[in-house]
Amino acid sequence: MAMLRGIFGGLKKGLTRTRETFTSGLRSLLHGRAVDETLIKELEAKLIQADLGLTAVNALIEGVRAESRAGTLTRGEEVIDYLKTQLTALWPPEDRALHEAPAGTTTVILVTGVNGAGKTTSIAKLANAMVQQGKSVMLGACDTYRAGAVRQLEIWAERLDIHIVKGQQGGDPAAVAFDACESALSRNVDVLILDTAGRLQTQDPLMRQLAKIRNVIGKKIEGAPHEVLLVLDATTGQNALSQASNFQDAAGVTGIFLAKLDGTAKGGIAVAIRQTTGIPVKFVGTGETPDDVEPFEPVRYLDALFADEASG
Ligand SMILES: Nc1nc2c(ncn2[C@@H]2O[C@H](COP(=O)(O)OP(=O)(O)OP(=O)(O)O)[C@@H](O)[C@H]2O)c(=O)[nH]1
Ligand SMILES: [Mg+2]
Repeated sequence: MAMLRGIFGGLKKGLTRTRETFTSGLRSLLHGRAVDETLIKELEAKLIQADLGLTAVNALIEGVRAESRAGTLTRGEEVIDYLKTQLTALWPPEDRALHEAPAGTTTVILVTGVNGAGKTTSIAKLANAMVQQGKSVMLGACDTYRAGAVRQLEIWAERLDIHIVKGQQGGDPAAVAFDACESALSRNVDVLILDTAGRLQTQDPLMRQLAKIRNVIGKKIEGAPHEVLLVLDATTGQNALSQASNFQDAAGVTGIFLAKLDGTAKGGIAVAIRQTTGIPVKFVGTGETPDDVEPFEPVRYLDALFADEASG
């Protein structure tokens, strides 16, 4: 992926907590053991704890059992490589790149998610990465709902030295989106990123408001929003899955920004997301600074998830 190429290092660091609890526990569980039914049951419990999700865990466990019966998986130590191989197959090469507008048009990225998921911070990360790549970026503060939300985005815009379009606190977020699109077009910016208020996936009127914002953007710029990113907090565990399906229905989510992967000991959530929603995870957030982001790469993710403490 062209976007964000060259930003490395965060993922292994980000998954440290997962490794300290999940992986080291997994390795000591498997060490020196034969793959038998007792071990398989313990392995199953371990994988569930790590948030991989029941569908994935069931498939993995059935696979281990079948291989064990066939005599092709006998030593506990071989299990991790087996799991990694199986999980890699979950992510066939697919479009994890950001969808962009045709050259000469502004790419519009609409960012959504529940309260406190990490939307505004993740926007700063994306904007920072794009600026570093020489793109012109503008922000739109469509969170007119929470006091202080506009200011928070504005502070990031000042730090990153980029333009921001904002409206009145309590105003119509769709109107801000409209103004931002207009301003982006007139300034010919490459990328416009729109922040929105946090909302619960069960709050119907607020979810409908997202659809309205979408429509307004689409009328102003053809094909926009080109990307609807749902920011999920990796520490919320399996609730992230219901968020994903509800936001997908209401706002046509095209990609996931998985934030706070550094804050969880259950880094397997990306597996569960893949299994149950099919929405590609496009980015992972691994800290609170604008540099703490990287594109999601399955192999790197699985290597980090299952890395030895020694090699991490
Ligand atoms: N450790 C860690 N913290 C993060 C990450 N992303 C965001 N945060 C923190 O999470 C908190 C909430 O982040 P915001 O960006 O304000 O979240 P939001 O979704 O915009 O919140 P609302 O606008 O209130 O809905 C802040 O303290 C961020 O610093 C991450 O990848 N890792
Ligand atoms: Mg916010």
